[in-house]
This record gives sequence, structure tokens and C-alpha cells, in this order.
Amino acid sequence: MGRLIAVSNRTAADPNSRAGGLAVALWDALVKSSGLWFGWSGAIVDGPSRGVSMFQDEGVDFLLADLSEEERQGFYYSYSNSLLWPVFHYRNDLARFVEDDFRIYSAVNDRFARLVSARAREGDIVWIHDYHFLLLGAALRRAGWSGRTGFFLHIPFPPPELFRTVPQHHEIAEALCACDVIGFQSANDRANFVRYLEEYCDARAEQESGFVKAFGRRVKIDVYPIGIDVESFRASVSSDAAQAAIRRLRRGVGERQHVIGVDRLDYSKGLPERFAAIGRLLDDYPEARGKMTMTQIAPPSRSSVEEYQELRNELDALSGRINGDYGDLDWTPLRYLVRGYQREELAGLYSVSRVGLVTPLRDGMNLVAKEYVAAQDPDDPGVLILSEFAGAAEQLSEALLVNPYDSAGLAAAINAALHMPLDERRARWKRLFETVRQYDIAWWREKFLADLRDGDAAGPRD
Ligand code: ADQ
Repeated sequence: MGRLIAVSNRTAADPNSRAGGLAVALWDALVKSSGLWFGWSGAIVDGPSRGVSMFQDEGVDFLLADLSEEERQGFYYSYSNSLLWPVFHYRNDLARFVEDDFRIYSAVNDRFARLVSARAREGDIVWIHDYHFLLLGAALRRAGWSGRTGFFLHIPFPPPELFRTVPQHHEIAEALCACDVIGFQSANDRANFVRYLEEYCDARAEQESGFVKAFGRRVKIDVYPIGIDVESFRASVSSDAAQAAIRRLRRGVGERQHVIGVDRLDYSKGLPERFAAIGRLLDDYPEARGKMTMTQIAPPSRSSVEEYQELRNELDALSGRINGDYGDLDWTPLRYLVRGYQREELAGLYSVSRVGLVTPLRDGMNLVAKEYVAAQDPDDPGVLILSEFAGAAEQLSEALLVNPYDSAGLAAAINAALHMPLDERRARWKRLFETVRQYDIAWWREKFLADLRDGDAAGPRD
């Protein structure tokens, strides 16, 4: 069996970053196959010293490429995060189209493709991750790589009407179809992409097999909802860090019912709408005053992008307003913490929160929802309130599903969760936990890799 070659913008080159996310997902498969992981080094280097660093850890080869300042701007901040990210989250109103960016984005994809194809050997498989590398499949083919290649999109795929606002939509779709397997988080994302291919690229989807004929190739396009490492997350609830975090939380909120939100500070996560719903809760259900406290943890991300600074200002104002209007000498209704916490600390906080509030306006999957479920005490579980616009909603139908734009509905759901009888909480949680456990991170990885390795099932190419 050949090696697994993974490509993603950031890698887990730092062993401390292997506790969560993609690192957990890929690490076993990379170690087992003595694989390679390509990504950005995180360094900005201009001039001739810009290069590639290589090192080995636990038999896994890391190849980390530097970016120039122009590439960081054009490839990372601008094309990836100020155009693709908003459009793919249905926010084309926030998208910025800068003419030269696509050239830079393509050039970075080409450079990575040359690095990968120079090291890939016959029998290896290449697994590309996320929206930074939409063109990499085609770039690899141009660089001479003909082996099995898969692509997984961690974020949503928008309806064709929105995707077409990206000026290079056709080129992107064609490049994706140079891969053998294309994976999406949800059936909705897959349907959007296949509809685009059928309506605008003359593609034909086979009825049962999941294959689509497009751009002269037969491509497997399927749904692979990402999961978490359930056992390790559950175990972290009893860690010292988790228990210390619980004690600190208790000192702050006492025995009041606790509602938790944990997100990167991003406009896709629906934070202003969530804060507004807390205000609405305290208006519509005055008996909740003084009885509950919400903590929102939201470390800043991509803070040099203008939209993120505006979001920060909006949230500062909203939380100040809610606490000013409703707070009291001994009660702060909304605690808003703009900083990150360790995984173990978050696990502890989830475990003692009566309500987990996960209300993105649009999200590929949302692993916080699954982590919240995993951290609950089976005898006295909390209630997950989940946006119907998160990919996770397709799987977690026993959550209280809400429309995050509807603040009255969201306030009603929070109130229902705060009063939900123990029997109902247990019954809902049991089914949620079964799903989270069955479709865990190993299931996700193995399903994708099985399809990626299974060249025969792909049949002859046209
Ligand atoms: P993200 O948008 O980052 O990921 P999410 O899935 O919620 O969103 O979180 C990924 C990881 O980051 C989780 O393990 C979570 O615990 C951690 N995290 C989130 N907020 C945090 C915080 N405030 N402090 C510390 N850790 C935090 C993208 C897509 C998602 C998709 C994932 C995985 O946007 O839709 O689920 O990739 O594919």
C-alpha cells in the first residue's frame, strides 16, 4: 500500500497542535503509511530565502512552504478569506473581488502542486483539504501526477446562483473535477455542487453510484460528515485542567443555570444574533433574569480582515448593552470572553453547561456541537440548541433545531432548554450521543480513504 500525502493550509507540525481537529483525524493514517504532510510553514519570507523546510516526526514527513508577503495577502487573506470564505458561507455581500488575487491564488496552488508531485510515488494517494486549494487537483495533473487524488471541503458549498458570483467559478469547478473523489460535509453541499455541474457544465450524475461525469472524467462525489474523537474528548472532562476550569466557572456564576457558546470570532457563527436572542430571552421570559448566565468564548481569528474588526466592535457594543440593561449588582447575564481556552478546559465547561448554544448562520459541520454532546453526563445531560444551517443539523436531529435569524424563536428554544424535564433531556442526549459516537473521526477518515484508495470502483475514465 502506498503512502498517504495530505495537503492543507496549516499542518500539525507542532506536536502541541495535534490534540484536536484535522491533526487527530489524519495522524494515525499518516503514521501508519509513513506519509507526508504538506502545508504552509506559517512564515512570511520575501526574496531568495523563501523556501521549504522538511523534517520528520514519528515517521511522518512534513514539508512546509513559506509564503511571501504578496502571497499572504493575495492567496490567504484576500482570495481565500475575503472572497471564497464569505461566498461559500452564502455571504456574497461581504465578498471582495480583487483582480490580481486569482493569479496569486493559482500560483500558490501551482507551487504546492509542483512540490507534491516531485515527491509523490506510484501507489501513493493524495488528500487535499479545503478552500485554500480548490485548484490543486488540476495543478497536480499539469505537474505530471496521475495517481489517486481526493479533495475534502470543510466549509459549505453554496447554491449555484451564489457560486457563480465568484468570477472564476468555472475554472474552480473544472479543477475540482480533476480529482477522483470530492467530499462534502453535508448532502445539501453535495447537491449544490452537483446542481452547478449539471446546470452549467453539462455534467451528468449517475443515479445510485454517487459518480458524476463532468469535464470528460468520472468523479466520485459524496458526503463525509466529519466527526470527533469521542473517547478522548469524554476523557478530557476528568482532566485536571477541566476540573480547574469548572471550579473557576462556578466561582463566577454560582449555581445558576449555565449556557455556553464557543466559536471562533467569525461572522458565519451568528454571534450578534445569538447575543440579541439573550436580550430577547430576558425580555420575553423575565423569570429567567438572575437565574441563568451565558458565557460566550470567542477568540479572534483573521483579525486583520476588516469585516472581523467590525464584528468585534458590534459584539462589544451588544454585550455591553445587554449587561447594562439587564445585569445587576450580583449578576452578569452575558459573559463574553475574547480569548481561547484549551481543549480540556472547554470539555469541562461543556460538561457543566445546561445549554450548548451552537447557532451559526452557516457552517460546514460545526464540531463544537459534537464536542458538547460528547462531554455531557449521561445521567444529567444538557440540551444542545443547534442552527438548522450547520452541517451537523443533518445528523443531530434530536437537538433543538433553530433558525438563528429568528431571535424570538431562539429565545423560546433557550427557555425550553432551561426548563426541559430530565427524562426528555436524557432521551434526546442518548440518541445524539449514539450518532456522535457512530460517525466519529475514525469513521470519517476511513470512509474517505476507502473511496480514495478504491480505484477499481471508479471504473475506467472516459
Ligand atoms: P471551524 O470554523 O473552526 O472549522 P468548528 O468545527 O466549530 O469550526 O471548530 C473546529 C475546532 O476548533 C473544534 O475542535 C473546536 O473545539 C475548536 N474551537 C472552536 N472555537 C474555539 C474556541 N473559541 N476556543 C478553542 N477552540 C475552539 C471548519 C469549518 C467547520 C468544520 C470544521 C472541521 O468551518 O464547519 O466543522 O472546519 O471540518
